[in-house]
Amino acid sequence: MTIEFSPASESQITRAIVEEFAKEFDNYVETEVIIVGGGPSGLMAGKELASRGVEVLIIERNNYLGGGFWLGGFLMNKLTVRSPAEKILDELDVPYKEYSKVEGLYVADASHACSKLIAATCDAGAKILNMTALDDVVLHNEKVSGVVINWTAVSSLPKEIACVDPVSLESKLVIDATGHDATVVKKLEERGLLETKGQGAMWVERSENLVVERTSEFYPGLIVTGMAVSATYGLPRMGPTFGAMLMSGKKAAEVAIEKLKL
Ligand code: 48F
Repeated sequence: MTIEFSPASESQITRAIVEEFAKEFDNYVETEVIIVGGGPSGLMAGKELASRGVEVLIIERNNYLGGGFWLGGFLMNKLTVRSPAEKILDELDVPYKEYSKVEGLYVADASHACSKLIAATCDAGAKILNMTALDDVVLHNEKVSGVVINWTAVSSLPKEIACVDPVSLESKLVIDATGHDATVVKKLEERGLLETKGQGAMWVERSENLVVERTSEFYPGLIVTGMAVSATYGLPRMGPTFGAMLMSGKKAAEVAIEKLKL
């Protein structure tokens, strides 16, 4: 069998990439919501916002999206959620089963769940800037008003080799979904604008509820979600169960939508 691909030269392929990237990047230099971190909470927030018609850009320092959602725990790729979070797996059309020995504890294949969440987020219309790391925040009149970013490759090289200035993107709201590091919140703490408590010890049955409950605007213009909530408020950690990450992402989107209405 012979296949004839449509003709396109090397330079046309390069131009297609440059032009489309530049057009999209230009659109998102000023946007409604920027989510920093493309793990389960950030993806879920992005999916919810985009599906409600909000312009949303997810910044992810890795090439791949998904954060800790690719694995359950300890390099074992079965993830768990506790009821009622299985409803979100239903929404994402992720197959799962109830663990035979514990009612309300569900197990799913992590790669299946993670790829469905990524696809749903992209399908909803969220845009992704991967290989891009948060460098700082834009702060106008004591309100977080955007992010300062650089290519991950540049930020990971020593300054004497890669002295490259970052660029800024402006947004109405920023969501910190950077997980245990709470990287965006820490940028404000470094300047003495707020204080974080650091993550508490493991206590799954307390932590999940608290993370969802405390998902909120922590500083004007800055909403925290996922494990960043735990690190910010000193809540117990929860280990390899993900219901609270998904539900916190949903709540972060609701908080953002309410704020955008004001
Ligand atoms: O760590 P991560 O999965 O955060 P999450 O959404 O979920 C936490 C769970 O995976 C698990 C848990 C509870 O179930 O304990 O750990 O809160 O995803 C965070 C994402 O943020 C990216 C990072 O690469 C990851 O994909 N990230 C972190 N710092 C930066 C960043 C940064 N400075 N710039 C851009 N992305």
